[in-house]
Amino acid sequence: HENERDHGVMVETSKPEVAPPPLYQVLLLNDDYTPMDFVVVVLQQFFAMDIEKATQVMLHVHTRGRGVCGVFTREVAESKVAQVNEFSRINQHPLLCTMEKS
Ligand code: TYC
Repeated sequence: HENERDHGVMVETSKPEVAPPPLYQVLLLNDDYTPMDFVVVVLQQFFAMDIEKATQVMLHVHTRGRGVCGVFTREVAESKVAQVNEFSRINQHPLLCTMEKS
């Protein structure tokens, strides 16, 4: 019959699979002026780190010059960078956050 419709429920699809999105590292850069406590607050507030992890990452950035805060898709990474840099400017600290392809 020509006008019959398929009312079957599709449970699962198969190939071709979709490519995973490119990932970006979000980085903090060291500077001589931003207080260590402020960097720890940034890592807790914007990257959901507990105080021990945030302190560890802050000290890594302080001693090595830069450090990874997290790895995200491009739009999320861009949002993190913008929010952290705005928060730093509002608080009059020179802290810089940037991103690069992972
Ligand atoms: N170097 C800063 C200080 O001695 C602390 C600091 C750590 C600043 C990490 C920025 O991304 C940073 N007060």
